[in-house]
Amino acid sequence: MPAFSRIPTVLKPQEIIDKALLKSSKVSEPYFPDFIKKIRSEVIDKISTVESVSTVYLRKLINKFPSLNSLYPFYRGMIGLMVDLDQYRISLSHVQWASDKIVELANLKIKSSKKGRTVQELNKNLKEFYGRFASIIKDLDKDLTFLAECRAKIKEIPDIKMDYPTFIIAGLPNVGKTSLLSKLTGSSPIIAPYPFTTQSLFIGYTNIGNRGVQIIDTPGILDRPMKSRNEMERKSILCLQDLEGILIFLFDHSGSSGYSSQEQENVYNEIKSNFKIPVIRVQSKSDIIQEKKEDIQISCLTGEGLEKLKEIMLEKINSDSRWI
Ligand SMILES: Nc1nc2c(ncn2[C@@H]2O[C@H](COP(=O)(O)OP(=O)(O)OP(=O)(O)O)[C@@H](O)[C@H]2O)c(=O)[nH]1
Ligand SMILES: [Mg+2]
Repeated sequence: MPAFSRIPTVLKPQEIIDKALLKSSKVSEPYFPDFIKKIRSEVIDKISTVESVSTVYLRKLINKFPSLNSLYPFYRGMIGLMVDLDQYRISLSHVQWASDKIVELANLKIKSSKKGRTVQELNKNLKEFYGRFASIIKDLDKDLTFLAECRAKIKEIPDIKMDYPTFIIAGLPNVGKTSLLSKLTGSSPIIAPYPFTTQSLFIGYTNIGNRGVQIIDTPGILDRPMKSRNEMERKSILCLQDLEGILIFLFDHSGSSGYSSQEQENVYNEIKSNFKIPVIRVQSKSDIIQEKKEDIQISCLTGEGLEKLKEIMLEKINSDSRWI
């Protein structure tokens, strides 16, 4: 499930008004011997129905849109790339203001309805309330339109578990990243589109030792020089370092991936200088190459080196104060 899949649909002002008025039109008091008491009671019920239907919805919006202050840096960074954060705060605060205003207005009109002595007086009160209520909601038009756009964008952010030690597999195309992910996690990965790139993250989970870990394969994302990226792509890729994970950079020195060792070294150096997170260098496809160029060699075909890699991953987790 995407990280922010629970943001409710953002209704248009008229839809909110219709929703509230429809509910209030169904209010009808049972038989009252005193006609004016019946009308008074109905008017008060209608006002509080409109108030509760609308404010419950508006507060739901406020609560379900992520609060920027309590977000993990990765999510805040991503959202910041997609939407104007100042406008985001302002629009949510307008929604809050409208909700408070409706409560205030309803209280006022309920109070005066309690004193209403004639049907005309009571109906006038109700009409005034409806009118003011509708104009408060209509004033939210721009904010609701903006929030609807935010919702559509925020929903694209991949769901990554922030409380798990995370390993990010990088390396040029064809070096064996996906093979390593499936060797380590066994199960089929969760595929999450990565904003601003045409690519997806492949996310898998497993236990190493007794630790639950998250492993992310990044095809097409961490596999070429950053300078070949456009601005937004670059920024969104740099958000990955906010996951505070550990990079596993795979080198295929066998030549079978179609990239020379030097080309791979260049991308490695570039990523290393852009990403302020630890990196483990790993040589892949050890079954087809005799030469040991890295300290750690693995083969996803024969399983060679995988246990050693896991031990190193576990050491990294255990020596990191965040995961103790
Ligand atoms: N001999 C051998 N072949 C391997 C090994 N690991 C992966 N391969 C092969 O190398 C090719 C690429 O492997 P993938 O795991 O798809 O590589 P990748 O890095 O995920 O590739 P992209 O997603 O395109 O970037 C496939 O044909 C694999 O079967 C290995 O350890 N030994
Ligand atoms: Mg792959």
